Amino acid sequence: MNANAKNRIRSIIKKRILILDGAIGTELQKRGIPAGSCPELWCLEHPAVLQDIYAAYGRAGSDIIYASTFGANRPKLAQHGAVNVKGINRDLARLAKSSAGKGGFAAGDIGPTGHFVEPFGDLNFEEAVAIFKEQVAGLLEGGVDLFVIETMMDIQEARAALLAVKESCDYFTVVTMTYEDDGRTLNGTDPVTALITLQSLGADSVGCNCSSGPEAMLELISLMKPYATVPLTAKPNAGMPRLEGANTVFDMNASSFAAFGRRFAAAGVNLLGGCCGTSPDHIQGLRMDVEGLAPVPPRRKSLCAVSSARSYRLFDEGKPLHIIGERLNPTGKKALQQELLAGKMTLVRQTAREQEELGASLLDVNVGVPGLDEVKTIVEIINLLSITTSIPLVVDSSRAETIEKALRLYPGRCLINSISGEREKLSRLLPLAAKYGAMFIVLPLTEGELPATCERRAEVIKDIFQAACQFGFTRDDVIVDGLVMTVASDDRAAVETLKTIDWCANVFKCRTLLGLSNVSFGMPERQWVNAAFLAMGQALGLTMAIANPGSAEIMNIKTAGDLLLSKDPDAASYLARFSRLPVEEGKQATQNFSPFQRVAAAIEEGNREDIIKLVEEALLSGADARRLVDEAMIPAIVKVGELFDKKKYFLPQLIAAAEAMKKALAFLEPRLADGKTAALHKGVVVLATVKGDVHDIGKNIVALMLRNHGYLVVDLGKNVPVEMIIEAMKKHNPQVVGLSALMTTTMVNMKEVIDLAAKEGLNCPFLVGGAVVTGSYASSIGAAYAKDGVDAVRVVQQLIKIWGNNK
Ligand code: THG
Repeated sequence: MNANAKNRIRSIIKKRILILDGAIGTELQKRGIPAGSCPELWCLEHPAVLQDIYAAYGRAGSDIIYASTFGANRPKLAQHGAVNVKGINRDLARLAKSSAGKGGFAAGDIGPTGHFVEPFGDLNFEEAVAIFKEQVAGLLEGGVDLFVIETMMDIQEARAALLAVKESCDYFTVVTMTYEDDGRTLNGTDPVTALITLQSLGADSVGCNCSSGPEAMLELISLMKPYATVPLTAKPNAGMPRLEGANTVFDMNASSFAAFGRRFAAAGVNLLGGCCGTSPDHIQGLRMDVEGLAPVPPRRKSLCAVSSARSYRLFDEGKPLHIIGERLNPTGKKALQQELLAGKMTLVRQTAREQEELGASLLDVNVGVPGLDEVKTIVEIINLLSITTSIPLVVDSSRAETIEKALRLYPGRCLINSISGEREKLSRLLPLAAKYGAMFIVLPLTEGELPATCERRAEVIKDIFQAACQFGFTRDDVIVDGLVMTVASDDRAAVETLKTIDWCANVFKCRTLLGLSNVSFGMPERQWVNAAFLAMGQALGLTMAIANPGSAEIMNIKTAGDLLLSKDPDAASYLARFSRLPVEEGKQATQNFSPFQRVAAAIEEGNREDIIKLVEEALLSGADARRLVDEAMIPAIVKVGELFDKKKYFLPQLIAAAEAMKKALAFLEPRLADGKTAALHKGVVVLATVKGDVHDIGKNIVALMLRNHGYLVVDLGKNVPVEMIIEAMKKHNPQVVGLSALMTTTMVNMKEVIDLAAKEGLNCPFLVGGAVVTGSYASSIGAAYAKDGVDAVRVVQQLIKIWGNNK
C-alpha cells in the first residue's frame, strides 16, 4: 500500500525538481522488440528486458518510472487480440513497482484509446470513463504509487481519464497533453485552456509530453506557468523522430537534451523527464543539469477563470467587462420553447453564433421549459456548442440534476448559475461544484427571503462563502450576483444592488455580476435604464453582466466604460468598434440568404441537423443538384479548408463541416447519378493505414475530405498488409494511393508498398502522411506529402494534374 505516496511526492516537489523516466518504446526497439508488436504484451513476455530498462533509468536518477501500460486500455489491447485488461495492467504495474528502487515511485501510465470522445468523436463519454476505470483497477491492484495520463490530444478524453482515476482512488495524478507545432492539441486546445480545465478538475500536476522537442515545449510551459495552481510537468521528445535507413533517430543527443534542464527549471517545471527518443543518458544529463536548482512553486493558490474546449476567460483585475449573452433562455420566448420541445437545435445554433459575433464573451444556457427533459437538452446543447463555438458556457438551471450532468460532460471549466443561500441548494450543489472544480455565481437570497438591503445581502453572501470554504473554495471560485430587482416597483432597488456590488468589489474583494435587464422591467425605453445601470456598475468594479449583446447601447457603454477605466490597452477595442463603418460591407443577415447560400452556410457551420432540409428547400426552389454541389457545397467545403489552414477553424469544426457535406452528398447522390453521369467522380483514390499501425483517425479524415471533393475513395482500413494494398491497386486502378503511418517503426512499411508497386510495374503516384511523417521522408521514398486532410485534397489534385488523368 502506498497511501502516503501522494504526500511524499508533494514534499519532494517542494524541495527539488522531480525526475521522471525517459522513453520506454525506443529503448524496447534497441533491445529488439519487433516492429508492429504490442509493447504491453511483449513486455510481459520479456520481463527481464523491461527490468533492465527500469534499472538503467533508476541509475540515471529517475524518481518515477512508468509502468509499460500506455496502450493497455480495452480498445487498444483488443486490436492485438488481448482481452484480460485488468490482469495485463496488474502484472505490468507489479513489474514497475518491483523495479522502482527504494524511495522511487512506480506510475500507472494511461494513454489515449485511439478514439475521440464525444462531443468530438463517437466514443461515448461514460464509456470512455469505464474503459479507463478498468485500466485503473488493474494498475491499483498491481500497486502503483501514482498515475500519469499522457499524450492526450482530446481534452474530453483527458477529462474522462482523470475522472476515472479520481473516482477510483485518491492518488497523485499527472495529466499531460501533446501539442502540435502551432501550440494547440490536435483538437485545437491551447495549453492555458487545458491547464485551467484539468487543474480545476483535480489533476495534481498538468503539463505536456511528446510534442516536437524541448525548445517548443519550453514555450508551452512558460505560457502555462502564470496560471498554474499545481506543479507543472514536462516530458519532451528528443526532437522530432526521423528515419535513417531502417532506424528511427532523434536529433538530440543526451548532452544537447540535458542542457534544457535548467531552462525548464527556470520556466517553472516541477516534474521533468523525457519522451520518445530519450535514453537513460538523456535523463542522467537532465538530472545533473537541474541538480541543486530551487524549484519554482505554483504562483497561485487559486485562479478565477473558466474555459471551454478551445478557449478560456480570465477574470483578473484590469480585464475588460465580460458580457454573458442572455439569449439562450426560453423564458418568454415562444419560438425557442417550441424548438427545444421539438428537439430542434437550429435556433440554439443561430442564437449562439449571433451572440458570439456581437461580442459576448460567455454564453448563459438555460433550458427551463415546462415538460422539457432538461438533462437531455443541456447535453445536446453542450455537445453542439462545444463544436460550433469556442465561447465558455454558463449553465443556468434551478435543477441540480441538470447542473450535475452539465458539469460532468462539459469539456471545460464551467460557471454554474447559480447557488443561493437556500440550505438544500448549498448542500446539493456545493459538493458537485467541488467535485468538478466549477466556478459558481452566488445569489444572495435564502429560504423565503429576498434581502432588500445591501447590509442583509452582505450577511447572506458571507454565510454562503463560509459554507463554500468548507469545500475548499476561495474567493477566486465565486462571482457574486448583486441581485437585480426592477426599479418600476421599488425606487431603492437599483441603489441597494449597486451598494452590494460596491461592497463585494471593494470590501469583501470578490468578483461581481449583474443581470442587467431585470432592472428595467415595466419601464418604457428600457435600454437607457439598462445602459446607465451598467455604467454605474462598471465604475464600481463590476466583473461581468448578463445582457443581450444585440443591444447596441449595452455594447457601446461597455466598450466606452472599459476605455475610461483603463481596461482597454491602446484603446484597441474602442477603436476597433467605432472606427469601423457602421454597416460592414458584404455582410448579409442569414435571413436574406438564398436557398443556395443557406446550404453553403450550413456546411460552413457544420450544421448536420438542418442540412438535408436546406438541400430539399434548395431543390424545391428549382436548383439543379449538380449545380448545388459544384457551386454551393464544394466552395463551402473549400472555404472551411481555408479557415482550417488559417487556424480559424479547428479539427472538430472541420469534421463537423465535412460530415454535413457527406450527409448532403449522400442525399443528393441518386439525383447526381442519373445514368449518363454515373462516373462523375474526379478520380479513384485508394487509402490505407499501413501494417502495424492501428490508428486511423487521420486517414479517415482524409477519406472524408476527398469524398467531399468528388473523389471515389477505396478505404482499405488500418493495419493493412503490403500485399493487400497492391491487390487493391490492381483491382481499382487508382489515380493516387494514399498511405498513412503514425510511428517511425511503421513508416518503413510505406516504403515497402511503394517498392513492391514499382516491382510489379504499377505506375501510380503515392501520397503519404501521418504523425511523424515529414516531407523529406516522403520524398526519400518517392512519395508526395500532405500534412492534413485539407492539404491531402490539394496534393491529390496536383498529383492527378501532373500524372495526367490517364486511367
Ligand atoms: N442573475 C443571474 N442569472 C440570471 C439573471 C440574473 N438569469 C436569468 C436572467 N436574470 C438573465 N437572463 C435573461 C434572459 C432573457 C431575458 C432577460 C434576462 C429576456 N428579456 C426580454 C425582456 O427583458 O423583456 C424578453 C423579451 C425578449 O427580448 O425576447 O429575454 O439576474 N445570476
